[in-house]
Amino acid sequence: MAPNTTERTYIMVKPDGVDRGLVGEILSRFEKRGFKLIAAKLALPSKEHLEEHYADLKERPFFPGLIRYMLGGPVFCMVFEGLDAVKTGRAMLGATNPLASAPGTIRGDFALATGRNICHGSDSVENAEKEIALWFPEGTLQYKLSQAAVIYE
Ligand code: RTP
Repeated sequence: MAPNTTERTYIMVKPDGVDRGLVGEILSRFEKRGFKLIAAKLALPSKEHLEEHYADLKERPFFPGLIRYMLGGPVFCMVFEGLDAVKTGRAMLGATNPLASAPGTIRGDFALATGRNICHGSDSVENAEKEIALWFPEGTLQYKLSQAAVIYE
């Protein structure tokens, strides 16, 4: 079976990452790895929108603080496409707790606290599709990169 080079993941720079000027760095790491950018925008989500995004966590004690943190400023929303995009995206972000993230990962290089871990990445293909629909109801682009043959055999 041909490898699935169109798996999509939702990657978001959180308000602390935007405030610290890390949007370009994070976007660049995904581009350089070979993932194709198919949607990107700065957004100021409402409380309700964030509660929907994090609906799975609503019973957790840190939920109110998480929503307050995420309401602190704009977020930068991206969709990347490519081989194993969800799992590889999570590996590139590092562990939820930045102190447990290896150097070389985004959180391992730029963050220290779980509650200020600068980025989000979908944790399954199913959740990626839900998150992409939530954050990009207008849809995403589809186009061919001229260097596609350089990334995949
Ligand atoms: P994300 O959804 O943001 O990519 O993070 P994740 O899967 O690595 O972690 P998850 O368990 O889904 O938690 C979502 C975000 O909530 C904050 N958090 N705070 N204070 C705490 O104990 C705590 N635990 C989680 C983090 O910002 C985490 O990324």
